[in-house]
Amino acid sequence: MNWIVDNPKMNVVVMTGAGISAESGIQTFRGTNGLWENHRIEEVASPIAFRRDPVMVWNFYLQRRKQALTCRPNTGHLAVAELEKWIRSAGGSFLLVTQNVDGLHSRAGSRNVIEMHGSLMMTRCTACGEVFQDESTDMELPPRHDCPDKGLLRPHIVWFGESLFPGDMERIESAIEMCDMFIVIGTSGIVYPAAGLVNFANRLGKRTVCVNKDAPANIDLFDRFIEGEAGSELPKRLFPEK
Ligand code: BV8
Repeated sequence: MNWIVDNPKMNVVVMTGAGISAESGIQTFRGTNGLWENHRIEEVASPIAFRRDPVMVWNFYLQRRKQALTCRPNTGHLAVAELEKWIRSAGGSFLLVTQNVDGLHSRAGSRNVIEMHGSLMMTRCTACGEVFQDESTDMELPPRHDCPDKGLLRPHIVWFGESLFPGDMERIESAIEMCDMFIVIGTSGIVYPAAGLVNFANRLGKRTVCVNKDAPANIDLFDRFIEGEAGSELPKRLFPEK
């Protein structure tokens, strides 16, 4: 078996998308044809939608928070967490960048994680800017912060049309600059700037591998493509420990 990572003394960056959570029961974005209750997700997951109808946007996120809290990490998440342990115990470096907001990678044991699009379990005050852990699923909508300005609370999520959180892109790019291999799992390669990271890795001459259920939009940008479901392919192919 030619494993994806055959030597733990490597520097590896893994990026995941909704596909790695599909086998945990969380619908992917393309799988829903990009819709939620007949709204286009790009329209609900946006600052304009939140300004116009914060209750509708909160209902979208509370429904997904509830679902994420009832789902469990699958063998794909667990394989990525095991890879991190194997590499770091052998002296290599590892960073997981996820586009997912469901929190399943951390629950699977991944430690060095950047949730580049935020988290369903974090809430932010639009007035004072405080960000806090929040797993509540039943509240008066729209929720307000108990800060002096009684700020409107919002999901701590990067919406379409919003830039990533300060410093995240720089952290991700410097990890890719240092890495030997960039592995992309379960993403359609449509959403930027995440989808552009493989170009960045290619320009630096890094080895790039894609694991996906079917050919993503940017398949030609990868040195190697492994077709299949993350939950079955990763445990047997990711590294020789298994
Ligand atoms: C920004 C949080 C500007 C929300 C999300 C070029 C450059 C920069 C921006 C743009 C650009 N072109 C267009 C844009 C705008 C936009 C964009 O990319 N639009 C797309 C629709 C074209 N980008 C933005 O708006 C970004 N911000 O550019 O800001 C700016 C700059 C400076 C200052 C101010 C502003 C912000 C993008 C982040 C949006 N937020 N998430 C939420 O979750 O509610 S993105 C959201 O959609 C997800 O997080 C995820 O990232 C994305 C869906 O993508 P995938 O994860 O790939 O999921 P998908 O369903 O598409 O694919 C799943 C794949 O898995 C499939 O291929 C399937 O085959 C596979 N699969 C299924 N099952 C399995 C599997 N694989 C393996 N195993 C399985 N079992």
